[in-house]
Amino acid sequence: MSEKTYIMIKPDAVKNRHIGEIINRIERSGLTIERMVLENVTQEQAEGNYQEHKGKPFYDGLITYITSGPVVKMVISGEDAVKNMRRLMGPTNPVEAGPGTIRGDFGLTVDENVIHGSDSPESAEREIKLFFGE
Ligand code: FUP
Repeated sequence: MSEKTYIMIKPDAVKNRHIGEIINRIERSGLTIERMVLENVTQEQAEGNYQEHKGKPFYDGLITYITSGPVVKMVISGEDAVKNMRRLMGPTNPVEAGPGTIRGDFGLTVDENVIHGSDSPESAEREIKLFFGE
């Protein structure tokens, strides 16, 4: 079933000039870029997106990192877009992400793991509202 997901190329990948290669992989898979913008994450968006991690030891670093420089915010659509994007991204920790996955190929550590993708259609709807408005 066609659905939407929220994808964000994180500050480390933007700094390292990997935007083009990552977008290329998304398009090559057959998924569609619906919306895309290069800009910073606001403090409010960072706290909203990561509220489930509040209080964890890595939370403060996570907020500092995600607001540290421009990101690419995207709405991606297509068949099983949530699961297909997570397949292209690989596991959260690049150490566990195989070669050929975005995190496996462009990242080394869990705290700077290249890309974010919604984990369910419900999260996608919430995150698209948070990052793009209505
Ligand atoms: P994901 O859904 O793959 O983005 O993973 P999580 O929601 O579990 O984690 C969100 C972000 O928290 C990750 F992208 C990176 C960060 N994180 C850490 O920095 N350290 C950890 O131990 C776990 C997550």
